[in-house]
Amino acid sequence: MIGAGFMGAAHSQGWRVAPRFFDLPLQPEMAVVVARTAATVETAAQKWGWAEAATDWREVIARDDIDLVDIVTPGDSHAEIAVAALKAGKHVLCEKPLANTVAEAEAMAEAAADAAERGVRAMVGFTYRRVPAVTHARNMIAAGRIGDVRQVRAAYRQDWLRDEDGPMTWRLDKSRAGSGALGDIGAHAIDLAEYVTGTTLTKVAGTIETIVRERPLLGETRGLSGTASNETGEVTVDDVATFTGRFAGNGGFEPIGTFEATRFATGRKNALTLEVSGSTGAIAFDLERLNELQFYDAQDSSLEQGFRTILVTEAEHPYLAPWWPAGHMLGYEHGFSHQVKDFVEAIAEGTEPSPSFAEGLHVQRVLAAVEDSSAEDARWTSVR
Ligand code: SOE
Repeated sequence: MIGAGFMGAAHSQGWRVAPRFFDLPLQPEMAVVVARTAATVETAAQKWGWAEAATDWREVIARDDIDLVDIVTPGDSHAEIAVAALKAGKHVLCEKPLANTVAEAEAMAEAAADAAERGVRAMVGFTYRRVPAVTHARNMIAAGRIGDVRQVRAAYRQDWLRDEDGPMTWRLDKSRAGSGALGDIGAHAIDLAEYVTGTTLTKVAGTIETIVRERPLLGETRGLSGTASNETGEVTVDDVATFTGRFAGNGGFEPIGTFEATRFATGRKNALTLEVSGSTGAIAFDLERLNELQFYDAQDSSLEQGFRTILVTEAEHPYLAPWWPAGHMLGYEHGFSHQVKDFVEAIAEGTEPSPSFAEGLHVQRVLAAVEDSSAEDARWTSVR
């Protein structure tokens, strides 16, 4: 695994726990964690259960005993590491968004397509697909439980930048993160909306905005933020992004979707929400209540109509069987185990994992189209 920040902790949990609950066809061995600073990476290895710590990813990728590379670094190094690893014949799991630019994502998708011909697999970490309630929502829509999809509302709202004295972190630096709320969390909303509805965004019209343009430089990292120093620096990414999109892939009709990604939604901590309105029903999901789905069936008697809560905690629900007895809920971290399970199974079966790098490239194109649209006063812009 390359990277040792917040995502490093989450992915380590996935690698450590998945083989203890799921019967995997291959047994992952947590061989090496890599990060730039020796002291940081030593601590990470000990804490998270990696056998070795290293500071040079190129040396690690060149090793014969490494079969898979998990990339959890900021976006500016995804392309270089992923392409090198795929060329070296290693399977690659890469955090979202796939890259910082469409050109990088194209190079990665091309490297993944070449590697696939040699049986080498690549997957992007849109982990929320693996929240059981999300997978269940997709299955219900695919089974026709809400009829034809007509409208989609997707939002990812956080508030950790609300305080204008909160310091700069790499997530606020375009050269490291590619974009701001748009790519960091809007990418999840895009992937989730398309995955759950089985449709694809073809054009968008959007506006992005940076609310606080200058912040204190970072002292010491703490969680997503940290302590502030006396100097200030320029925020070079968006704080808020909103856009409207058109979806194809839903018979003749092209549903409209509205999207919002923000780190300024005061009071909203990690609220990834999706509501899909169909011709005979509706489904709504909220990550802050991730064991539940709201389901409305317009075919119910008018005397009993209303959204009802489905508790997605039964053994029959996706991914649930190996965990706890019915009704015992899961949390944020379980998605990372489900991601490991699905990726390891695809490798063992020799099948294309999803979300593939091609799907990651598509999301990257949507992000770029939103930025282009915003630069032209929210003009409708094709995704290409
Ligand atoms: C910060 O906004 C963040 O950690 C994202 O980077 C993750 O992708 C998301 O899962 C939670 O929020």
